[in-house]
Amino acid sequence: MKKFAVRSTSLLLAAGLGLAAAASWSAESLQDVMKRRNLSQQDLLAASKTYVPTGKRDDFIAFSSGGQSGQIIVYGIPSMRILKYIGVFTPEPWQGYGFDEESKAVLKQGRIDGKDITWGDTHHPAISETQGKYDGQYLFINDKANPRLAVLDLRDFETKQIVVNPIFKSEHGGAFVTPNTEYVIEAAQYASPLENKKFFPLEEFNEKYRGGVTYWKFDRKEGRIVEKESFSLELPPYSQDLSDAGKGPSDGWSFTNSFCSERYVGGIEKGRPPYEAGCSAKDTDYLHVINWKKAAELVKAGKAKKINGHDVLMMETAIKEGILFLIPEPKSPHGVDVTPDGKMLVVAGKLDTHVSVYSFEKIMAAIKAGKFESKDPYGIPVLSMKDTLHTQVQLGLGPLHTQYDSKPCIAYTSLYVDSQVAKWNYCEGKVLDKISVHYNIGHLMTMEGDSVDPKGRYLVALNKLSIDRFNPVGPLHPQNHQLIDISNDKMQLLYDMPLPLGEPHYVVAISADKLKPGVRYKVGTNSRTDKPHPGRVVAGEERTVKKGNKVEVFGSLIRSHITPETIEAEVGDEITINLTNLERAQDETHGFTVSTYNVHASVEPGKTVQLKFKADKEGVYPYYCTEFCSALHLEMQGYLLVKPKGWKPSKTTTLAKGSYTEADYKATVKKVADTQVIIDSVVAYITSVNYKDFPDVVAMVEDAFDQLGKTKGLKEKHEAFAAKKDWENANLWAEQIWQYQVKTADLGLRAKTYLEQNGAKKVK
Ligand code: CUK
Ligand code: CUA
Repeated sequence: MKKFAVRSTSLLLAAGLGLAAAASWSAESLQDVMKRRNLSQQDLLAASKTYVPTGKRDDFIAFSSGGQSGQIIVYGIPSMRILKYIGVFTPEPWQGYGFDEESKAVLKQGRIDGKDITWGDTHHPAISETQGKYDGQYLFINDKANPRLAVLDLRDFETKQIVVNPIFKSEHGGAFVTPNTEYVIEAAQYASPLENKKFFPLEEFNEKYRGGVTYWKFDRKEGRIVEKESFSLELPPYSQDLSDAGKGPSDGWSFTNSFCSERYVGGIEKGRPPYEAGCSAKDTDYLHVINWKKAAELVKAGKAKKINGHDVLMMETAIKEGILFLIPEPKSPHGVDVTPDGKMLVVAGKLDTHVSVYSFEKIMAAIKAGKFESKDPYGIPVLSMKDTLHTQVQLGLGPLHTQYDSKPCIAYTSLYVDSQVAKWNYCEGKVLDKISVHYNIGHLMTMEGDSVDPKGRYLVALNKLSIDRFNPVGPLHPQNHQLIDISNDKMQLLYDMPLPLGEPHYVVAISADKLKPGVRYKVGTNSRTDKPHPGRVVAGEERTVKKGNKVEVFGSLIRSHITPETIEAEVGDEITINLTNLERAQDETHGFTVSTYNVHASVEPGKTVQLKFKADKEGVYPYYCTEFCSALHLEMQGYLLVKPKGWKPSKTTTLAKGSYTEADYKATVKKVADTQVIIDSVVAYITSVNYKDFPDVVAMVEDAFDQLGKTKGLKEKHEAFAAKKDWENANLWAEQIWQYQVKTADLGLRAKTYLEQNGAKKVK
């Protein structure tokens, strides 16, 4: 190795070439560690099934509801490493979500009755599907408390849209997608009057309160829900619960179950028995069977009624057109889960020990034959359980949710009261295995296990209580997601992961290779609209425009500089700061904030963001980059100077001077020459191989030459100052060349390492 005169540069080079100290192996043997840490063979086996060595990646990516945090949690399976929290209904400072104008506009779409709602009770995430298979393009999630639905784009894992349900006051049975993501299904939970701001007393519950299901139309090309083409079905006030879309033979139909079909309205204050008693008095509730394809046609044909400006197909029409049916289901059911082949649906009754397997073929046959056992109080035809059941299987106490295996006929159902997962065969109606979980499991999830093509291998149990599983952190405990190996006949518990961000209800996991997120935006993109940002700039076009009391900055961020370095304003001015990250290198995000003005942005490569605030207090406010982006990150700084009205400098001020000598200048010039030698050698290597075949490297090389290009004219400048013996200016301008060189070298070395690790080939 050649020795370099410039210490910091050679350190940089050493790091870039991966010349870390030789790995020193622990002197302990595996046996020693097992003994010292009191681990069993079983523990070691579990560890080896979940451990993902450094640099290696997970096979599946899970998107978990963030529960009351109103966010999404992303983690890897089998490592259970948390990769990201994504702001959805709730501001999230790291991503600037709710602190820059673009994301504020998204959160604003979620306003209800003109008011901000800055939290959400998220329950069910859903990945977009093509022909019933996860396609990895979009993610949807519902907010139960404030009936809303969000759309996330999996190209950048950002929330793009929030829609507010126009007729519900709460919502639970969403998000569930139809097999080609034509619609996103969302069912009401607690019945209410459908018209906004209408009051009816509980005595008129049966007549004036309603439930329903909304079918949100999704435009895949735009990646957005089209509110105008979405519609709902009016349903009885039966506390609709979970939904699922039919697939294969049952495509075109959807299923929504319910609890409290007793329509009990409580009133313990008036001496009536409480809700829990009244809502579970009957032995059965109702499964709603809906022909959504036909419903969509009826809406198109103008058969819907406008409520709050939204198309609602009324029950009367749905009954007349033969698209709505009910089937009794035992008892206070929770999940309804269509099998991968679309032929059966599994319903679990919370207060029953059975799961009921309904046959879609039998349901259709009974409908065709007009064989109904009764009508409900609203005139909806009720099919009999006997005519539609395939089988019932006794699983245990408190069955809730079901998911499927890659192996045919194999299902897994959560048993809330028993704190167990049951593995069973729904074709033959046989229990195969049970495993205890810790504790009180809600949903469970297998890999792509609610699609037509489940991947098997792992199951995650979403346990509501963790009790004694983790180190205590006060009365509020984390949730416990337990990873279970389902690749063999017997299930094996592998790992406990505490989830510390709300109570996730559901999670979906997709094969990691189906996700292809980008690493940078096209320069000047508004990431929330995917369109060019009006505030974008290219290098050299940065400017500040002052018009009246409005100051608008068109600035840029690139290692290690914020342009502009100062923003001058008068107290009371409206400040708008547009910032474009000009980097192309992967992971070179800059953050930006201005002291005490409650603004923050995360500006990933290529992104443009806008921050807006009123400079309502005079003073001096530093702004800076909030991501440790480079060795000179701390120097990514500037000042917002808010002057009193009419302020004039009282006397000529001069900036403080440093004391630099000719020797300082000469040392800097030598440093610059030495560094250029390194850059030249790296460039020689890169151009000697087929680097153009690696798009990430091409981006880094472009960035590197951008940086180097900025040194143009600086040599002449420092030499001119040196000729005048102005050592301060001579030295600082020479130093500026070195700044650009360091960034060039950093990028060049990263490119070199990448090429070496990814098998670049020599070109002649
Ligand atoms: S729900 Cu919470 S355990 Cu919202 Cu799907 Cu079942
Ligand atoms: Cu940019 Cu720190």
